Amino acid sequence: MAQSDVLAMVRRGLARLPGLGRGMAAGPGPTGAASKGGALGLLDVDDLKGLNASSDFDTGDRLLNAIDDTLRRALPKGLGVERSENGRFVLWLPGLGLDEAAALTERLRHLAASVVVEGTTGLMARTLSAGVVRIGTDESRNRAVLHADSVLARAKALGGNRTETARAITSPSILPTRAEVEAAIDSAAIEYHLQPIADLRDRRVAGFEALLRWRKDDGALVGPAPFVDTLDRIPEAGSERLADLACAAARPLLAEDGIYYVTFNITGAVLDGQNSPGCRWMRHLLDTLPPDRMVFEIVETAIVVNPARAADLIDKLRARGVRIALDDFGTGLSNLERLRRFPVDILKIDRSFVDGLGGAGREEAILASLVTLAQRLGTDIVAEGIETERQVETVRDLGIHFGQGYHLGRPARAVDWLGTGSDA
Ligand code: G
Ligand code: MN
Repeated sequence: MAQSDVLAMVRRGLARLPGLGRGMAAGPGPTGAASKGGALGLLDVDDLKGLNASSDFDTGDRLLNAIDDTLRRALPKGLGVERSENGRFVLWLPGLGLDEAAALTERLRHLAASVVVEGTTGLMARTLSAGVVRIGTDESRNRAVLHADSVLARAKALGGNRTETARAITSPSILPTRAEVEAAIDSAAIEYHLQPIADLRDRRVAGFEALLRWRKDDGALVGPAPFVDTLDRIPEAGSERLADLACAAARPLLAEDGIYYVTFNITGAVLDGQNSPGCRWMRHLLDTLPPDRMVFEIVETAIVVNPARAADLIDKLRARGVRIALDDFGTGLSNLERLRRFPVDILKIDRSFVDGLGGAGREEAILASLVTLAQRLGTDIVAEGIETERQVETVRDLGIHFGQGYHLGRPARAVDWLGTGSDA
């Protein structure tokens, strides 16, 4: 698979992004920021499952299509509607304040509820629920959609057939600014640390996970949670420097005997389109390191926003020899549907499962059947968060071959691993 194919694929992804078509006034900026402010509404048909169960299977589809038509015709010029994978309608409302957006969404919701289709047992219609959020100036599309999704979930939990709203996610002032993060990259205060992933059968290090760390002035080491969003918006130069750091950390380790791969965590911004900093970061990595020595770890929240684009990217990366790991598996949004649709190479079992081993819980049974499942799928399993020798033994006895955790090695700089040899 040539590099240009990946680029072409990413470009097609961008062409599909909401806001670039349909004559929207203020489309997403090149860095993946949603817009210069505005709002986003998410509309979902209530009890579509009930409709599908009580009627012909395609009645639900026809209802969604009819609602789609109605919304498109009703939307004022300059606003956009996009059908999402899971049958929802994303309303892109640039330039609208939260109250205006909520009022408009409410009107559209009522209009959509009046759409009727013929089912096997007569005429069918459904109420809808909506979540409306204000989009922060620098907020990415992915974040805005996830935010609206949580607000919509609230509308559903309250019984459906209603609209719920939320202000933009405002960053608390303790979050670093873009300038601060850029300065930290320049001064190497932000760097990659590497945590070993061990083969539990012989205790040898099989690979490393690259983890971003920021050494603050007071010496404290901070993980990426507080600055990863800012990082996702740092333009070209910053993402290239960061990719350089990643490659510089990975290369000497990959030169060691028996080290098969280095894994990198991918954020939603990588899936966000051709011009996102995350995408450039990834391209730089692909240009520099051997693809078959790289693993990209994806969390499921990054997939749900646009599963089609995620699937496309995963296919293209795997075709080049890059392996894909599903991170934090077992928590949050993981489900079997995802395993069915996304051929991943590695499942990283969330550390909450390892924590629970040996207690009264059902972790053993779940892990044992995951091992069987993974074998059938040809997927490796890595158990995360191994903190005791006891856990090494239990996990290994369950048939899990790989582990990661403080007991096996804490994240450290590449030079630290090389200085002490790779036998940690
Ligand atoms: O989401 P992901 O699995 O990529 O998170 C990795 C994070 O987990 C890193 O920040 C790392 O420091 C942390 N971590 C690694 N091993 C352990 C462990 O044994 N226990 C705990 N509590 N955290 C760990
Ligand atoms: Mn990870």
